[in-house]
Amino acid sequence: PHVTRREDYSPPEWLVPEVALDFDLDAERTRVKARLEVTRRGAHDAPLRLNGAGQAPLAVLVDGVAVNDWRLDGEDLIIPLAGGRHVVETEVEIAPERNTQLMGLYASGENLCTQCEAEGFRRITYFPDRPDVLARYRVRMSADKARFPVLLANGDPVASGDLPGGRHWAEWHDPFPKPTYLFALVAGDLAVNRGTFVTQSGREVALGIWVRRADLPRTDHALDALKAAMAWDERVYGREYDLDVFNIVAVDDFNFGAMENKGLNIFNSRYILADPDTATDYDYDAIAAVVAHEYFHNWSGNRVTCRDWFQLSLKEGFTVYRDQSFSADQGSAAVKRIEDVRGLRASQFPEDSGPLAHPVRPESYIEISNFYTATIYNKGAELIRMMATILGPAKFRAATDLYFSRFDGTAATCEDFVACMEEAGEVDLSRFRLWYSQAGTPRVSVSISDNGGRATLRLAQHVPPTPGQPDKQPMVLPLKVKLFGAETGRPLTPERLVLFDTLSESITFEGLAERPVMSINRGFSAPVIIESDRPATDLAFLSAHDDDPFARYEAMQQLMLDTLVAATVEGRADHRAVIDAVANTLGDATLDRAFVAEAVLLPSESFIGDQLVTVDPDAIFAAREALRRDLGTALAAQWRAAYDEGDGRPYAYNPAAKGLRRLRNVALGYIAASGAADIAPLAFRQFERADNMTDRQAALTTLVNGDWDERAAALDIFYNRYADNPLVLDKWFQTQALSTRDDTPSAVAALAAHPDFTLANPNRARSLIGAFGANQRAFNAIDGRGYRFLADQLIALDRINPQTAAKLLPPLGRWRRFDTRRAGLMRAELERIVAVPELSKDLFEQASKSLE
Ligand code: B3K
Ligand code: ZN
Repeated sequence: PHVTRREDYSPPEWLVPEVALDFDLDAERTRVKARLEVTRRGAHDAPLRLNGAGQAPLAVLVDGVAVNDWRLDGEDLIIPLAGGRHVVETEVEIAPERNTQLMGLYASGENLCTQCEAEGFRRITYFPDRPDVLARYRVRMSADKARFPVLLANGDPVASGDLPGGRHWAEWHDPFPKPTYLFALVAGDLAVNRGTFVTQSGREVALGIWVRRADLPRTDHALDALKAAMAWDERVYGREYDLDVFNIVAVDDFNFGAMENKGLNIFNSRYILADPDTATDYDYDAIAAVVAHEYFHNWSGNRVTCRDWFQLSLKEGFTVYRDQSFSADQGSAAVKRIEDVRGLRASQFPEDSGPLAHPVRPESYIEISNFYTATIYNKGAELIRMMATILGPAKFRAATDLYFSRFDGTAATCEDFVACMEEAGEVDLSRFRLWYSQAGTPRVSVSISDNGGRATLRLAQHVPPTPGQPDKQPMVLPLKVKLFGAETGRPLTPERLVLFDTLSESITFEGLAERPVMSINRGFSAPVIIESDRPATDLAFLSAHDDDPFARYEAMQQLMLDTLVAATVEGRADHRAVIDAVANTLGDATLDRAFVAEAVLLPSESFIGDQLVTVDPDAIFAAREALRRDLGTALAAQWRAAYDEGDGRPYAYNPAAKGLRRLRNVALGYIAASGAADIAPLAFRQFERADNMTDRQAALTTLVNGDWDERAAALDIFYNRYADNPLVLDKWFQTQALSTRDDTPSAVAALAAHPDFTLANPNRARSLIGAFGANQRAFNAIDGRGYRFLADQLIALDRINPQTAAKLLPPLGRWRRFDTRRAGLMRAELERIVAVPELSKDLFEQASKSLE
């Protein structure tokens, strides 16, 4: 298959300043007429190349005259043109209903909608489908009025009317030049929740959230989040919205979270629809974050877009950083940071240490869809965060202002962004740029030696080899450091930002009144792995005394991790230090309940596995369950108190209420782990009485992990109650796929045959297959049936939706981390996948790279 390389970039030979599209919409057969005004860029005699995929030209006109000297090169349409400026018209026919890949124009339920990023537009019409060709769009749609009463596209509506035969039409203009990937249209029978937002300069923007009529009552939270995001971007970045309308449409069939099309965002319905009965606190927070993320793209992505797809993190890393900062401002910043770091460790660190590791700005790809990764998004966000830390708030804002003004209306590069940071921040970031080119998570070993009043902090860094990058240079690591007195707990130094950019370095601290305890990488100021020899007593001390809540959390995690790694390797460990530290945190009434809930959670099974040379999923599970049991038993009274503290309060959605629910449900988990005799009735009572999905799903999870009569009853009740709600049925599948029971592999196989299971809907596929792949012990069952199941599903899904199939492959690529038996079984499944005839390039790229 063809490999696209960053070094091969060359600017477009033809530009398309204006385009008019005419859609004769129909689910079975849609006609698309395109009228492109093209201009030759520079002196060359190359013909016009228009990308296509899956269609055939029904007509080609140049300057109004039908021509036949065009040819096809693969799927591309090549048209010879004599002059510097022409009008090129094409006509094609496409079949939205048969589009199961969900790229281009497709049907979701009764609606027609589009998804063009990254290269879906070529499946709609012939066009230079690359992000550095920016066009102004005029879009006309006509359709059956009864079936598709609502016709939406980018920009502003300009005219509409009726047609004979029960049809109607509408025309939309988008005044902002944009690349193809931001094109969108929607046709359907949709209801709208309308709102308005008045911008800082006093313009009124009409907001609309479009959903099926029955879902209207679940759209207020998304609308509120949108208004909050619009105000936040004005306040924090000085960015104002630029069109008179902003529409969001929710659809059920969507390959990922949502899409930032100019003025017409299209969302996976799971990131729009919420009410207390069907959505958890986690869902509410995710909705606000994704609504904000897509809105923020209007500047970081749309007004300034990407020159080529290697620059993807330019818009995604920056926009994730922006949405993380927004969410941090809505509630507890510390808890948000903990969640983000937990997510980074769960998805990006494994990617960075596995066969699919790639730099934040990759060098090559076979299929760009495979590069919408945690590295591009989440590590990319960490890079922006580090630059913000190095610059400080005022200079960072000056640098983003410079970036937005200098590159407005253009397609830019990561380098352009860093250059603005350097210029406005008055710093030298030449070595910082390695973060964009070098893959792999840096490991930093730290130790501190104390010499009566004088302490030496020793730092050493190592960036492990990754595919194609055997040797690494030392990176620039901004590490926030602070020392505390071991006896009094008082700070011995102010917080200090160390820019550690060599292989090793020593820093001396003088005049210390007592033995120092080191708090390092506070706030997770650098996305690295810290290896320290701090004893359990120091970690316990920091978990109680550090004045940075994130650092307290980290100290507790490290203490737990050390204990769990020792227990996994040696079969047993002393749990005392962890129990005391958890007791201390639980008993600290001054702490935010949401923080306590995060702090007392044990590291995940997969994160424990990441610390080991060879992952032993059964030993990890056993060690973790043993510690959970001991914590549950030793602190039984405190868990009951935490559980009761959150009991019987009517539902409210605010940070304090969320924190109480979170801690209560963490406590429920520990009560279950202790083996308490009343756990099944307790959980069932919570399940039945809950007035919100957070509590109901937590109770269901507890029951599903056990072996009680209440288990089947709860699953049935849940299923029947929510049979009409696909988003909640996804939870029903997911909860079972994540079960800690021994029979989960066979239960999951049975669920794949359930009448409500379908590979055609990405959310449903992910809720079973994706969740199972994340269930470390169940997926890695020693007989290999988890691997076989995943491979079977991926092969079947690849024929329907390659993009979604490829996204679910990575658990199979982790074979190097396992024993030879498991590794052999995983490799055999990868080889089986690669050998499938007519495999998509999406799945081929992921599977073949995973074998290397
Ligand atoms: N930009 C889209 C992601 C598109 C994924 C294409 N495979 C959503 C987002 O990141 O905001
Ligand atoms: Zn994005």
